[in-house]
Amino acid sequence: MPTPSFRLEADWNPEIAIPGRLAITLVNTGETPVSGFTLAVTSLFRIKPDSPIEGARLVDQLSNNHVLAPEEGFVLEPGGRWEIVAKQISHTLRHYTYGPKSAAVTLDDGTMVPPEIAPMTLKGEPGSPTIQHPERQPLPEAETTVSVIPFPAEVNVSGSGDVPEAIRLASGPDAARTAFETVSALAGRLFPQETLFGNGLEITCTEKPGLAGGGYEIAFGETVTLSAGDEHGFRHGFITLAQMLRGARQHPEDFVFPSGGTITDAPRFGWRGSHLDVARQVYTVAEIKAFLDTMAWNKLNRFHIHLNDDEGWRLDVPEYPELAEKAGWRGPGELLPPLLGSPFERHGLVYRADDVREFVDYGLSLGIETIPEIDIPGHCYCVIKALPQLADPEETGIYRSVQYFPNNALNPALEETYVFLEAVVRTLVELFPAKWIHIGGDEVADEAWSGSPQAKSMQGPNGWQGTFELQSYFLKRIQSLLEQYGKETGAWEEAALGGGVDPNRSYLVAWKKSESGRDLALTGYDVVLAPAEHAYFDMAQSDEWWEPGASWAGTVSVETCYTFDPAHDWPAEVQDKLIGVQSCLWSENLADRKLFDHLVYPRLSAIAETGWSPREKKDFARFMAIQTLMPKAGLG
Ligand code: TNX
Repeated sequence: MPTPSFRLEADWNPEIAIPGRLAITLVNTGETPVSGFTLAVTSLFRIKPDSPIEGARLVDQLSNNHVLAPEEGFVLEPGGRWEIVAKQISHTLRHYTYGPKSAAVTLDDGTMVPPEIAPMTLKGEPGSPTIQHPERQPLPEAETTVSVIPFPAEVNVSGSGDVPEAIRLASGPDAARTAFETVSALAGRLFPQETLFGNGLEITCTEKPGLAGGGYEIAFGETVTLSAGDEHGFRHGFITLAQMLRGARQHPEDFVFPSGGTITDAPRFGWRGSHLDVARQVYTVAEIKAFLDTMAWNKLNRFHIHLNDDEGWRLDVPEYPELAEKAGWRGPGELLPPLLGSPFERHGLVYRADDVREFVDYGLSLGIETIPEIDIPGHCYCVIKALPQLADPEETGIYRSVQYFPNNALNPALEETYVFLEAVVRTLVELFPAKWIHIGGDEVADEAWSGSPQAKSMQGPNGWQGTFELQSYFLKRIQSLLEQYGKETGAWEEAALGGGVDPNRSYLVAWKKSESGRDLALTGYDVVLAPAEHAYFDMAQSDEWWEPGASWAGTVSVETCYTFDPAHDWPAEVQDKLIGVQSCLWSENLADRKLFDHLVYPRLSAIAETGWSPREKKDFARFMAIQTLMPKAGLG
């Protein structure tokens, strides 16, 4: 019998119904009629549970995994089309990436056939995805400048037009030697075709203890001197030298390699970070290292790794082997079905201790500290499924998270919850040397735990007053646990709700709006700003249908990202509460790894410049002239 084959099409029409009409069509591209089948589809959209659907029954659903069946007796003939229409969708679909991401037709004998998936169209109009790097725009006016991102605090240089063959370390302290080795190896990985370090211009390095916190100075003349207070400063100085060399070589009309003058530089913020969601999709250690390389070239120094979510748990916790075994994987018949584009086979990844050490040490060698995030109490669907002892057995009713996961928050009333989290924290403390551990705290559903008799019957000062009061009790208890290990607490901004975590020894990441950071600072929290409307790389870069990404926080063009002006509207007395900025890369759309570079670069450089350069030294035209010189991770 010839193998059956299918194509899956989808079309969105916002002009019919509110928020719009989604048509999904399965085309039989094979030669035999099929009947008695079901269709499973993962996507970014979610058909609302219990909503009417034309042409199909929704026989099963978990978040964005939908299993649809045609009416009894339906036969899909060769060349035939089975159309399903849904009008109650989680939200307005604005880009093709919201459409079907992975799918399987399960035939009546149980065989699974993945259809070819056509990118979702808008109102039937043909088109294809655009993934182009923004073009380089030459400098608008002639000036003597250097091709450095993030741009240094003070640049007073002249140029003769001579560009050195390469950069060589003439002499210097151990810290300078280590930094030189690091940067020349890094440049070798990022630009393997280019000679940047080797025989050529000699750099004399001197220690200047006054320059702390990654600052450095370069004096150009007959000889070149690089001064810094520590290895970070020397590393930053060598990166600056290499960036200037590349720019002067490739765009001599715009950039010089200085022959005289000075560069005096230091970062604006101590926290210049990037977050990566390794839960929604799988990232290998090699992919993480490639990303860290690009962070280092941008002088970023904090890597926030989001290790778990409803859709996956990535850290091996030795006391709970069944957790990783069950919750680190998705696939047919697994505890988690395929979601967000994962294939219809067992697919996943769990970091063992050695894997974690590998990327943590790698980051440290590049000046990057890795901050682990365990997202609790919400976003724990797969944890509770893998460890059912973490649910109140008497719980009634279903609450759903924004992503439509049912009953996904760890229950603060169960002692078992804390036994589990102690084991998790012990693992984190052993593997991650950074002084902070991030404990999530975001997006707990308003009604969480209201159907749990144990939560409702908690007595005393911690007794039930509402979801967020209980969340505050829970987060504070985890915060004390972290303190016992000498760790400080990080969390998302919702950790301030219901009484919050203790502002001492904690920082919160403000992500909803720039203003939410100001409110947190006024409450007494240290704040890292990552406002979605400027710093979320999962947002699409324009409102074009064929531009990949999400859009709940609007579109984030390179310019929108670049013009982020942290704390510009904060009162003077709380300015010192701002410890830094970071970007976030949520992975819902990144099963397609080809999108990674497009979503991340050059927006990563835009955030890096915001985190490093003085506000008045930022210049978008200059940035656009330099950004094409910056590296990409090259994933996908
Ligand atoms: C909100 S930002 C979330 C994530 C999603 C992201 C998508 C935050 C703390 N929570 O769970 O992945 O939006 O942009």
